[in-house]
Amino acid sequence: MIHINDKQFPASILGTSALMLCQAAHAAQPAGKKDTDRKRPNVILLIADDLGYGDLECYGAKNIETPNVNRLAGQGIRFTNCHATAATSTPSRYGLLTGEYAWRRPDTDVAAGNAASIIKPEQYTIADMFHDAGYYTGAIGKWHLGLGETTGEQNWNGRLSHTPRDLGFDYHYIQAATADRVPCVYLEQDTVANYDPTAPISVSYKRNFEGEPTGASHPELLKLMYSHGHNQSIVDGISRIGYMKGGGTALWKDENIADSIVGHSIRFINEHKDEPFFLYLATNDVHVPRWPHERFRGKNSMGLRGDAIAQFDWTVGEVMKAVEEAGIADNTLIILSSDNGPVVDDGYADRAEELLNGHSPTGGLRGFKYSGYEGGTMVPLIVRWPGRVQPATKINGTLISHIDIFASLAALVKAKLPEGAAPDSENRLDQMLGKSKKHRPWVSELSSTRMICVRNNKWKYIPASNKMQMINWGPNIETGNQPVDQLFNMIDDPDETTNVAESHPRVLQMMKRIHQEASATKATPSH
Ligand code: NG6
Ligand code: CA
Repeated sequence: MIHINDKQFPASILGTSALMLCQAAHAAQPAGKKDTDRKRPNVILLIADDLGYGDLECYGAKNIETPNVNRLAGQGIRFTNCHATAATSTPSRYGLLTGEYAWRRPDTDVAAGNAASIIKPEQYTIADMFHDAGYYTGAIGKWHLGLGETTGEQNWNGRLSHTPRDLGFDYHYIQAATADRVPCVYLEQDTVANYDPTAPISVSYKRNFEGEPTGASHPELLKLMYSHGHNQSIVDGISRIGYMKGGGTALWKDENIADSIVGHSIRFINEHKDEPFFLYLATNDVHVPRWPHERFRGKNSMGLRGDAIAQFDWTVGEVMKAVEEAGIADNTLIILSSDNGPVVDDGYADRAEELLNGHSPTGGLRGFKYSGYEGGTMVPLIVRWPGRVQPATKINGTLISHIDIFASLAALVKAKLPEGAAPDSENRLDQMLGKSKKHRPWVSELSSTRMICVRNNKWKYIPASNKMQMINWGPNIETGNQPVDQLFNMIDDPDETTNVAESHPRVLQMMKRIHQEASATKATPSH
């Protein structure tokens, strides 16, 4: 159970009615309550996709300007040691939204576009927490946590069950999975947005629909060639993972995805500016296929991946502008981060690798997305809350994990969590708001081969494994696996170049104990 630090938030910023109501988690909200709590901060959790630790100008990016993120950081806190809980999207987002490490569940790997909802409706999510605290809650953008009750049995032509609405989100406008997976349509409030009755939708991850071209059979139809995988159904001139048929006018155009996500986010902000709101804004950028709008093209030397970063930066600017124009900037906490580390060639021939021109997406760290090395999970984290956090602050080195965002925000809104909720999340609001530089005792990082790696402020430990050492299905990336225990001194050797396990047996024992604790603490909650 979370301990709420009353000293942090004077009762004056929380109406007394809010305090009383928050104590009854899951209780129905009395009519009119939301309007009485205007002072409670709105929270926008803005999560980029595959944006690396080194991909933003304020984190040392080369060849690319990110002026809007610079402005956000200039008005807020920039952290240099924040870790996603996993090196791919689905498990990372699972941890973020549930406060439970994904490795506790076997079914939390990268989800297909027709996967059933991974989070069960009876689980308590960060959106439930905000909702029960009287917030209006929304999820806009990439979802990738499954939809519907049963894999492959969703009715894309009717109403879906087991959607974000069953997980505490009052509103959603989402892509089912990622832009490289079918179905290539948005879902809004349980149905396909802009549904086209003349083009019923069928989806399969097993076989193609008769007569439908694929990237493999009709490469001449592609405007962006695949480099590995991604050779199945063609939508908008790009072949994807999985097969789909139909969609008609509901199909997205890749160049408009950011506009669509931003447009819905601005509308959400404007519609809910007079009540406390929580917005989980998950961009499609900079995940593959990278096909940003023309207006972001060619302004940097890195090609499509650079353009996608520019488009992400624009998104951040539009969101800042929206809260400023709505007059709620001072009362809106914006948290910017990424779901996992970066990757250059992730399956499309977008020349991302050859056009890096000296830019290092990971900021020089070892490994990339998928990896147990730091490049897989070290992510940018910027927190802006005008008047409440010190502007232009760099918090150097304080160890922070996404897993604690849930409980910290619960503390922020004084929500009392039900027993068993967010079992791995701890309240570190003071760290998030720059009031404490205390390290998290350890963070755990799940690689794409499901290896749990742990690190504390000084040491990183990766247990010995005989699993593959390089990803063997496409990108040229170290998994982090080695047949021997690996121990790195993260202060002297942040790039994990020298394994000191043999020369530091006592430290190794200590990290093994931490690993045991990190991968076995707390009973799995009863869901
Ligand atoms: C991989 C895809 C990759 C990306 C990733 C998930 C292939 C060959 N590669 O399987 O392109 O979609 O899954 O990325 O299919 S994530 O950021 O959503 O986790
Ligand atoms: Ca991702």
